[in-house]
Amino acid sequence: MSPDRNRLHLAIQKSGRLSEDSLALLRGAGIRLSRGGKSSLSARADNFPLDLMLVRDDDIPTFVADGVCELGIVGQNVLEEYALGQPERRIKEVARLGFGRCSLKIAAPDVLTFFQLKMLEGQRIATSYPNLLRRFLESNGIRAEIVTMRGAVELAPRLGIARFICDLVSTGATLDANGLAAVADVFESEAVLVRSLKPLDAAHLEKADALMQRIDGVIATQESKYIVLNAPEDALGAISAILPGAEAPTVVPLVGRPGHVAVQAVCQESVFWETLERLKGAGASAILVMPIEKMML
Ligand code: PRT
Ligand code: ZN
Repeated sequence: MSPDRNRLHLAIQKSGRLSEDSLALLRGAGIRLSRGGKSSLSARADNFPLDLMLVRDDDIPTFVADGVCELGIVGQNVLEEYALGQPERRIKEVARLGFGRCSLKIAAPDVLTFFQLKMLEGQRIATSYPNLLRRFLESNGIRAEIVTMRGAVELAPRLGIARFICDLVSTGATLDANGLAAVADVFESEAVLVRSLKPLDAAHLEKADALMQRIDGVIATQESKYIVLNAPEDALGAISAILPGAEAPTVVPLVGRPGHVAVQAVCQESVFWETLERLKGAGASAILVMPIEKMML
């Protein structure tokens, strides 16, 4: 497939843990896709100059670093593992996307009742992330043998390949099922939007900026809420201090209720029931919390 140079190219995982959320993010950004068959390696947006490349997640950093795709969505674990193996940075993280969260952890057979990092000295550790693990061991002054495996790392101790493993964990169920327990955190990860550090021409830059701005807007609205409430004027200071992540609320007088105002604010952090109770305690009434559909920052 030869990329159309008039369009922007975004690499996402074809099929796996990041695929659905990546597509949902693009839908949220108003991108409408016409996808080929299930085996198709690309998809075309019909209302934005954007082509998607649907590839294995491990190939995404290379596609973006080489400039085949100007943008990509990938886990920080894959991004950083790739970058550590390169002589220079050719790819840059531009936004955290809030999905695909996991952590790279060292785990040991759960018969081990006591653990200290120095117990790794001279041991074999199986992993699919040799570069991240090497950096962790070096920064802790530990010399250990890294055994690189492409998958099924959790089987390594049982197969006698290595005593320890270093693998991604989300719920911990896989470790449990294999009689392993996490003993050290190596790297925290979530999906990120990445861009190529290859200079873009003006037309591509404009399209990339427009898409990144829409994506920023989607991320901002996920947590944000619009709050409207009534309050006595003298409680404004206390109420503003409680509103989570709100900058400069709008305050308007209430007709027929001297000394009372309506307050409107965008809260950029989660609004919990406890927050509403505190607002009420500070004098607020008629509190409304509304979702925000679109936001451009
Ligand atoms: O085919 P392709 O190469 O594209 O896919 P893949 O099989 O390499 O990747 P995939 O789809 O499994 O994961 C894609 C990305 O999702 C990873 O690079 C991470 O950024 C992120 N992610 C989030 C995870 C997990 N959570 C996760 N739990 N990736 C893998 N796992 C695996 C882990 O390796 C272990 O086998 O799930 C198991 C542990 O899960 P728990 O829930 O039992 O702890
Ligand atoms: Zn992969």
